[in-house]
Amino acid sequence: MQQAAPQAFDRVLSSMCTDPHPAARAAAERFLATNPGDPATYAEVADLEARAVAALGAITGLATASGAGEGAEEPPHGYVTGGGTEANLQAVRAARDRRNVDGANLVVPESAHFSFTKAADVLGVELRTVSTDADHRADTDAVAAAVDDRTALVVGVAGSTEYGRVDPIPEIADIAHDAGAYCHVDAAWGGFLLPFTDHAWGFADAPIDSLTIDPHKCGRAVIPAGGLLFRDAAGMDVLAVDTPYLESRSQASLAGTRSGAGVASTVAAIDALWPDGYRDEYERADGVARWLAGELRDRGQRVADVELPTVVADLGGGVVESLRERGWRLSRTGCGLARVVVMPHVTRKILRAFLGDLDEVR
Ligand code: 0PR
Repeated sequence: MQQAAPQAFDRVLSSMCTDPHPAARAAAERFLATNPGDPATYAEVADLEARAVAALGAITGLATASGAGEGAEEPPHGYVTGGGTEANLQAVRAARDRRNVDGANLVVPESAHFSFTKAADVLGVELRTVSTDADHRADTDAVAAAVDDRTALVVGVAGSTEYGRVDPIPEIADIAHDAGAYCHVDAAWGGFLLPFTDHAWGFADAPIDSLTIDPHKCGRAVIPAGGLLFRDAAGMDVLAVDTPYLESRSQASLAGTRSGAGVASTVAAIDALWPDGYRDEYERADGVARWLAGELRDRGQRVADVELPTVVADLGGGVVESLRERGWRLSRTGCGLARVVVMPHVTRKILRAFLGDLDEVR
């Protein structure tokens, strides 16, 4: 059988996936046939998963959050999921079961990823979607007005899918906790970028309860590798079900058999890139995004301010379609604006060619 060529990324402008780090590819290959869902049989990959969770804890600040000084660091509790959707669903499930009230609800800003719609549907939780402000961040007054004594979870997004916005996480955590609810941060995309900004978003600076951070997005691991972290062991405990015919006694993941490739590649990518490689990439992407925004503004386009490296612009009617016909994989936001996510494969050189095509089709 003829082999298909590997995915070429050079015209992919709106995806959150990218070329995995070479060490991540190699590690994935080695662990393709292992199952971290069965740790008694696949002990090596189970150990790697513990390392992955500890490393994600260091990146999000949880491993240094115990406040008891050197040597007192405590890793978070969590696992490598199939992606952000599974992580978000499991966070809602854990909060629902820990909160344990009839008719539980979930409060999310309208900028939240559609995985919360799936989670609410599957879990039988009422979804309360609240408005964002003029700059596309969660409106804290709207969040406060939506919570009540049946709210199980309040979600803040740290790196939104459409605009790359970071919600006011400390305020959202306070609102959640005042209502007796849990606070979850969806940093599926932003998690590997935020450590290099001055945002208070993680476990160290904001008292959040759980977090999504996906190695298969900006972490440069292979698909599938999402990350779910809890501050307290109770988050994982409530998800665990008994596993009578496995050596290990319980399982907290949603999937049963899972790919060890995602786990092993997460550790390999983080070993290779944390912190300097991720910092260098964040600084590069931030520079490229601001440069692209400037180039588009110079052409008279309306461009949203850049926060994390996503550029959203109004290119005018039909332009996205014409660019797609020329091979650019460009998608649009809910309101029809063009959106470029500056992932590691999106370089100035590629964007110069893109701007050349844009000038021709306009
Ligand atoms: N949370 C956030 C903030 C996300 O952006 C995404 C995915 C998820 C959770 C869900 O993660 P998984 O897909 O790993 O389950 N975001 C985009 C999505 O809807 C990625 C994207 C965006 C893909 C635009 C293609 C595209 O054209 O899949």
